[in-house]
Amino acid sequence: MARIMNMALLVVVGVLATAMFQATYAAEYTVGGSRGWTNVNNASFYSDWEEGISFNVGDVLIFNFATGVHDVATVTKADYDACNTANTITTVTTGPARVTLNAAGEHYYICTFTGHCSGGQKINIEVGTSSPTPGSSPTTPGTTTTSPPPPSSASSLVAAFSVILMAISVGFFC
Ligand SMILES: *[C@@H]1O[C@H](CO)[C@@H](O)[C@H](O)[C@H]1NC(C)=O
Ligand SMILES: [Cu+2]
Repeated sequence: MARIMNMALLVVVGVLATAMFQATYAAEYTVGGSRGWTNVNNASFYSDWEEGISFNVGDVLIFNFATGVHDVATVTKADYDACNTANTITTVTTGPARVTLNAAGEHYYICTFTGHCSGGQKINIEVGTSSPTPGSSPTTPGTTTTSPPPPSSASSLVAAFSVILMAISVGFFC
C-alpha cells in the first residue's frame, strides 16, 4: 500500500515538474541585446540582431528602453516601411516592455519618437507556426518546444527545480 502511494506521488510530481518546465519554456529575447531598444542610427542593426533566431508563438520580446525616451508601437507593414507613426495599432510607452508573440505571422514594431524609426529603431519579427526548426532537439508530438539561444535564467531555474523534485520523488520511491 505504501509503495503504491509512493508510486502515485512519483507520477504526480513528475507530471507537475514536466508541466512547469514546458509552461515556462517559451523563450525571452531582449531586442537588440545589450544595446536594447534605442535609436541606433543603423538601418540594419535590428535585422542583424534577429538573424538566426526562430521566433515561436508564446515567445516574449523584451524592449529595453527608458520611459519617455522611446516607445514600442505595433504598426502595419506599410507604416513600418514608411515609418508612419500616425496609424499605430497599439503603443507601449512604459519601458522596459514585455511583448508576447501570441500569433504566427509578421509583426512590425517601430519607435514613434521623431527620427528614431527612420534612424533604424524598427523591427520586423516573423513568428513561425511552432514546428521545430531543422537541427533543433526532437520534441514529443503536440509540444512546441525548441532550442532557443540562449536559455533564459528563468527556464534554467525551473529545469533545476524539476530535477530536484524528481530526485526527491525518487527518494520517496526507494
Ligand atoms: C550596424 O549594426 C550592425 C550590427 O550590429 C554592425 O555589424 C554594423 O557594422 C553597423 N553599421 C554601422 C554603419 O555602424
Ligand atoms: Cu526611440
